[in-house]
Amino acid sequence: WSNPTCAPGRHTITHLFEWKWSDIAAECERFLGPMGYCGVQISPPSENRIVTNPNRPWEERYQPVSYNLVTRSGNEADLRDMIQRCNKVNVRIYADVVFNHMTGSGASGTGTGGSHWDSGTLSYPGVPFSAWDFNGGTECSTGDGGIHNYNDPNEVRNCRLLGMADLKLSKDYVRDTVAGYLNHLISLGVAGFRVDAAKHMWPGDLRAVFDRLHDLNTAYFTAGTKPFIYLEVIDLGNEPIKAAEYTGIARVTDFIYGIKIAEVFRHHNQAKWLRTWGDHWGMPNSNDAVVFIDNHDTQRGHSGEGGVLTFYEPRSYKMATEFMLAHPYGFTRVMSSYRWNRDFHDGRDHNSWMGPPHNGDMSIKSPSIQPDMSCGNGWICEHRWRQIYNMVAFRNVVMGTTMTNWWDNGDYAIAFSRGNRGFIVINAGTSDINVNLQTGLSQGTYCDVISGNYENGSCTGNEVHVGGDGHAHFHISSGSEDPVIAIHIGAKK
Ligand code: AAO
Repeated sequence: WSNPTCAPGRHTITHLFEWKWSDIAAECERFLGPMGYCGVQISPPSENRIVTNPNRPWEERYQPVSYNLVTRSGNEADLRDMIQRCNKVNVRIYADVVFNHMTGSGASGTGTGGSHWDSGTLSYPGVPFSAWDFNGGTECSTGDGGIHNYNDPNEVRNCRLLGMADLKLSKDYVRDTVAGYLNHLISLGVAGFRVDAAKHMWPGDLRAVFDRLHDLNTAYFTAGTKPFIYLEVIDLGNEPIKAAEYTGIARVTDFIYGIKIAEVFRHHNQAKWLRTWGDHWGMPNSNDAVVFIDNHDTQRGHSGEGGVLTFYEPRSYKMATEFMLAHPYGFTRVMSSYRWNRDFHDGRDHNSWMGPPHNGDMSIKSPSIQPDMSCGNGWICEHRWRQIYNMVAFRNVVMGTTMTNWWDNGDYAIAFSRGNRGFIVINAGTSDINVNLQTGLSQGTYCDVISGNYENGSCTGNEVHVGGDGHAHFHISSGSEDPVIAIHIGAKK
């Protein structure tokens, strides 16, 4: 389940956090397909609790009520239509699936699809699940049934994450039901899953669920293709539960990546050390990792905080993302966010709960698309930033090559080739660089895809001339808004 199920030549997904299904379908057709994205991670498609205090936070989607496919993003027909249209333009859909738990405790109500739920009596008739499908006093021994001690693996797996009703995945009925949900998504044509809170489930239970999964829908995939699965396991190295317990099963999300990268681009650790970037840094093997600069939690200071970079610091964020997409390590995911009014006091953002841009009736607003291709209506659309989408294309072009011709200035300026296909120079330092470097590329004129695009055989930004000996001259002022130059054979004049 560790093989990304991208269409050939595509290697990066984007998380269109809280987008509506109909907007994602349009985005696949008008942008993601043509720009070479592999796929989209979508917000959880399963019916969730409606939280009104605070009013409709994004977090409500992590409290499932049933596996009916009705959320603020749309209903099952919308989901099916999106999956079909995206697959048609070679863009895959990866569903965020939440099956460690159901809703938070001590309440009851009606979900986004109209199903009743009651976390006091543990009744979820929309599935159906009832009290004996959940872990309780026999499995979890903490006083209030919640997780308090991350140093106790049993507690982390059998007690309640944030007080939410903890499914008993040791039971066949629960395994069958969860697998039934995932198989339903597979029948609709999804390409795989991001598994929420995987650390809170026993590896053996996950395997038992995945063993029940069907191969992907042959309308879009070759027969025998297994879903691509990546597990949300937060392992920063300081707890007894290790990502390595899960990498034998599927990929894991790499939370060390964003923290270490932020240290470099915030000038706490010289970029020259990135020469050894990868599993040497305490991270999983390249083929076991899904990597990202920030995700929907870390950009809000939830889980793994340590100040990752986000769109709020665009200059460093772009540099970090450019490095990520140029470097061979890991399977890459680009975050795509919406803006919210941050409200910091006591070092905490009291508005981190805020949901996506919405209309008066709380329905999700569609992103508007501006003439310069950027998004409006509160959507950031990092995936549409030129420096980012051009590096998604760079990664597609250089895939399969290794990192060669490493250069650094002993400080914060670095450069490297990807075989004889691409070359990048990053000046994250405070002084200019003016250097002649071996690019590994053949002679010719290349477009710098950071300052512009390659369009109809010419460059809208700067050009780089590579000589017969593979060398080229690079001058990058430290004060530049984009102190990076990237060239590749797909953008050669
Ligand atoms: C909301 C309310 C709760 C309420 C609950 C139920 O906020 O107060 O009890 O409803 O009514 C999201 C939100 C939650 C929200 C939830 C449900 O973030 O605030 O709760 O929806 O609406 C752990 C898990 C990880 C999880 C993360 C949030 O391991 O799986 O907590 N992430 C996923 C999703 C996330 C979602 C859920 C799961 C729930 O991505 O969006 O929650 O479905 C340590 C542990 C981590 C642990 C963190 C967080 O990390 O290692 O495993 O993550 O703590 O507490 C240092 C440490 C590092 C530590 C880190 C962060 O760096 O070195 O070890 O700090 O503190």
